[in-house]
Amino acid sequence: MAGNAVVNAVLASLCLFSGASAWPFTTRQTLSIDAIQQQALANAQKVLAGTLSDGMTRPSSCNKDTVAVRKEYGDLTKDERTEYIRAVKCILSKPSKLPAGKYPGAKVRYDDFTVVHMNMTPSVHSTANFLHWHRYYIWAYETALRTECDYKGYQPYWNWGKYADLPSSPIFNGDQWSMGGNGEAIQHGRGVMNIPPGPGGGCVKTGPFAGMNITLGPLMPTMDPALRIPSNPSRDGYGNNPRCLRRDVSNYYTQTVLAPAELAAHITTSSSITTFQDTLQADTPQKAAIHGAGHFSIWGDPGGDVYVSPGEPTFWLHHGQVDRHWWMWQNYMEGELKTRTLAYEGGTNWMNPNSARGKPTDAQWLSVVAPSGQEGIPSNQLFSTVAGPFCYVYQ
Ligand SMILES: *[C@@H]1O[C@H](CO)[C@@H](O)[C@H](O)[C@H]1NC(C)=O
Ligand SMILES: [Cu+2]
Repeated sequence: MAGNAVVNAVLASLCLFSGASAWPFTTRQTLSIDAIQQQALANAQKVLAGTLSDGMTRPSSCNKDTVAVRKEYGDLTKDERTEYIRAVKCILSKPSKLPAGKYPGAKVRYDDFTVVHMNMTPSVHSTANFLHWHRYYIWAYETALRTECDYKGYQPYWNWGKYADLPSSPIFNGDQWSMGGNGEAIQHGRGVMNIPPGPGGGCVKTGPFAGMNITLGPLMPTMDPALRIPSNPSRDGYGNNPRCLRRDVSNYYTQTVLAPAELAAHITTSSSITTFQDTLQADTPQKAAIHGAGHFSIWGDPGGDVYVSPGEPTFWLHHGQVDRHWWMWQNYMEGELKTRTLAYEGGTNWMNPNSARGKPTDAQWLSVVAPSGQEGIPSNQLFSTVAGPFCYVYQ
């Protein structure tokens, strides 16, 4: 794979210099997803070194010596995974900072993140700031792990195209270094959005998150109603509704929508931010789009619920990858890097395509999960992973 990636990159650059007529193929060569990652990282390093501009003002504190590197979960050492799991369990055990009267289902600090996402859902999906707000939100979670739970590492991601068998991947195989196993194998039918049932569907009973309970939601459940997952006592989903964490990890989407060639094609054929973010999120009952397909590869309760999905502890690995997918699109072409970093288009409400246009100066909100002194940051400070409040790249 890596060898092919290098060859493809070399062929692609040769093509530029030799002229199309000298090239034996009539169709354009598509870069592999691994080559895209390599080019994006190489360009990000030039930005950090000051030899390439992304159009942002960079604090001198963010440089090649200080930049954080976010890694794929399976590339972490077992000790690093153990540390990450410890920090997540720590956030799952600290008390919530939200008022109990308003949010009876918010018991622990981790729930604060879920509540903020539930509150923000209509303004941060299918809008101008879907990518920007989630970048900010994941960074806030990573920061909480580090500042509130003494985590020394960074947020890992799940590379969608990497695992031939997702249930037996290091993320979901259920061993002590995993994010917990699949849900128990139970009979269940298709869900809302026509999601095909996989080998799980029941409660998570293996690995570090075995027996985990959730309390918030559901608000927009997608599992088969025959499973009789209890409804929330409150219509807004904030009531206390204790039940087990369920998953149905399957290979249906990773072998189709999330296959490496599909991911590469999405990046190389989306020439504007509008096309990129719209096609990323355009789920239909016939075909889930990339973002939804990642959620539905884990599925379950609350993983398949657009409002409550951060209650699934692997939400952060999936959305880390959404952020990486955008980062690759922004960075992999040197000549486009600045334009793509600064690109910002779309509305402000997911149900209304004619809602007010998002402005780059619009402040983004994280409420009780904002890191200290970092609330209300405008979208135009969330454009680059190595400017504004951020200083990280993906490896
Ligand atoms: C989840 O709830 C069940 C039923 O109340 C309880 O037996 C179990 O100990 C809880 N799990 C955890 C990890 O607290
Ligand atoms: Cu979201």
